[in-house]
Amino acid sequence: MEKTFFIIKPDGVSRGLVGHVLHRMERRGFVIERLEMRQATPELLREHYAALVDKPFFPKIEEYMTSGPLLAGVIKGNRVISSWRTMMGATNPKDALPGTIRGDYAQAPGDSGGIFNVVHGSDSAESAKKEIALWFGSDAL
Ligand code: DAT
Ligand code: MG
Repeated sequence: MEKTFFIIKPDGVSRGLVGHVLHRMERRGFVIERLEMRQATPELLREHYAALVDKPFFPKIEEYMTSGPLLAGVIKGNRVISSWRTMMGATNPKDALPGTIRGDYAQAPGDSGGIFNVVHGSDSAESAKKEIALWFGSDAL
């Protein structure tokens, strides 16, 4: 069975959406294996978002993701990596369909251009391994 890494981002935590998001995972039959409230550091985020560090909007991501506590976790299930991505919806909430988490709980970016999209999920088996090990150590793989 597959595992993936997820985050309920600081906007999801501060808006009280933790229960709603976890409920969707459990309703789908995914098993929560790890779950921890964390305060992300800039160092951890630079590793987590290594592919985006050089993008002009990276400072916005860093500010967003360190703006408060987040909930990090690992879930397990059949094809959970792609299934969780589908449940999250499109990266930009303006494109996210109703029924997805981002489509149900997030708005299109405002004038600041910042994307506040509630959840993260690993985008491939390789990313899932890297991210689970980064946040929870290789014992969690
Ligand atoms: P996803 O979170 O859907 O995997 P991603 O990995 O491409 O998307 O980007 C990671 C996060 O970075 C995303 O959730 C929000 C932020 N982000 C991506 N593109 C952005 C942009 N053009 N402007 C501002 N923030 C952006
Ligand atoms: Mg991504």
